Amino acid sequence: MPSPDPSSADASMDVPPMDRQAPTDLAHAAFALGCFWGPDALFGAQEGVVRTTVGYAGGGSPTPTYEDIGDHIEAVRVAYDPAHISYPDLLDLFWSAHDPTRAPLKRQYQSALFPATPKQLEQARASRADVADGHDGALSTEIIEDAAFTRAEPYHQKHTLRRHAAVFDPFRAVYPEAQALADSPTVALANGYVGGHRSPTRLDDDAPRLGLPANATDALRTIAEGRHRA
Ligand code: MHO
Repeated sequence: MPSPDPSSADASMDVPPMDRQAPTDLAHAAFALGCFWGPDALFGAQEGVVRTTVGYAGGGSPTPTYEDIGDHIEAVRVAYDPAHISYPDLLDLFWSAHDPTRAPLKRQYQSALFPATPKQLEQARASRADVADGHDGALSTEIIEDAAFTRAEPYHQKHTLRRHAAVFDPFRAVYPEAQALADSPTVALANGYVGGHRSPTRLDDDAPRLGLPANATDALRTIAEGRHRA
C-alpha cells in the first residue's frame, strides 16, 4: 500500500480571510487593452482592487460569447475600493500596460475605456486628452459610455492562475461553483501574483489573508519569483 502523500494533510483550506473581510462599498469600471487574460491578472494584483471579471463589452450583439463575440471587445471589469485606489490610478495603469497608438488586428482587441459614472467619464476624457497630447493625438482608444458587460465563460476567468494547479486547486475546492470562484478577491490577488504583477516580497504580508495551505503558498512564491520584474 502506498504511504499517504504528506502534503495532502494540509491540502484543503477554508474560505480565505480576505474574502470574508472584503469591503462592500465598491466602485467599478471596465477596461479593454487586448486579450483579457493579462489585464485580469494586472488589475487583480493592485491594492484596492477587490474583484475582477473578464467579459465582453462595447458591441451591439445581445449575447456575446468567446466563439461568437460579434462586435464586442474583450474587457476586464474591476470592482475597487475608492478609499484605496482611484479611477485615475486605474487609468494610469491602463495607459502604461499597453500601446494605445497601435490599431488592433481585430475589434476584439480594441483599446477602450468603459466609464460607469459621469465623473469617471469626465476623468477618462481628460486622461485620454493628456495621453493623446504626448502622441500627436494618434490614439486608437475609444471611450464607450453605458456599455453593457457580459461575463466571459468560466475558463477565461483567472486564466493565468488556472495554469498553476498547485495554487488553483485549493481555491477550486473551496469554491466549486464557477462564479463564486471567479468573483473571489483572493483568487484575483493570487492571479495577480502568478501574472508577475506583485512583488513576491509582499507574500509575507499577504499569505495570512490568502489563507492557502503552506505547500500552495510555497508554490505561489516560486511562481511569483519567476515571473515578477521589478
Ligand atoms: N492569443 C490568445 C488570445 C486569447 S485571448 C482570450 C490565444 O488564443 O491563445 O483573446
